[in-house]
Amino acid sequence: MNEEMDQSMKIDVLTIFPEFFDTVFEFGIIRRAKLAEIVEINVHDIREYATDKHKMVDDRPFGGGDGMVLKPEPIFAAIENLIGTSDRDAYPAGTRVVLLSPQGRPLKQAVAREFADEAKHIVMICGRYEGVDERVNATLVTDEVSIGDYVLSGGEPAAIVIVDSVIRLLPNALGSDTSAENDSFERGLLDCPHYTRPAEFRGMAVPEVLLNGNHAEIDKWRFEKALEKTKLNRKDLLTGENGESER
Ligand code: 6GU
Repeated sequence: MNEEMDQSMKIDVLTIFPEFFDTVFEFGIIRRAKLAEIVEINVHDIREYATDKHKMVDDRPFGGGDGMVLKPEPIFAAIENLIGTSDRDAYPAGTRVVLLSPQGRPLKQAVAREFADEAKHIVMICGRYEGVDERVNATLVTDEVSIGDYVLSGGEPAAIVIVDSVIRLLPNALGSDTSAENDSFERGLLDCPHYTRPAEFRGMAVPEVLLNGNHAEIDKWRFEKALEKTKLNRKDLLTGENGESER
């Protein structure tokens, strides 16, 4: 295939819990995108790159403190195997090495869009809550990303979140009946409410405007409801405070 034409993406996930991912990528849009060869996802056990006889992947932190820190050697070996180099400046164009960590820049729709538009090969390193040796961050990582201001035990759920948010933005990942353009955040507003049959359920009626076939009126109603919901739950999206309006 012509290099220029190939819009497919390769995603490698590095984790100490590979079984975590056994079925998560086997449903819905992600499954369809894999079957259509829009994306290829491979999960790798960091332990398989451990060099010592005990297959150690973590160790105690220098300076003392709680918890264990992921060792650099297996992660460097994995990156060299998957990318061909551990020199960040020598990565092929379109290569992103993403470290999932609470210290990362916040994941926003704009970040997912950037990965979908620019990346050909994404390697996700799932950190543990206690940490990853900083030399991984200093020399291998192109993007340190957090999925929000709360603590997860590890980066695995965050990797799933990023994979999902990026894949749905790849060309042809969504069916022709769906579009990412109307998604929440793509236009800086939350989504409007949706209804389906029956038109009346347990005494609750669907708003009349949705039944009358006047699409100009329906669009206006949907915009007003989206604005209302955004004012209620995410005022920050409208005022631009905390950088949350980024999209
Ligand atoms: Cl990416 N990792 C961990 N361990 N905790 C998080 C996170 C990531 N994003 C938010 N909390």
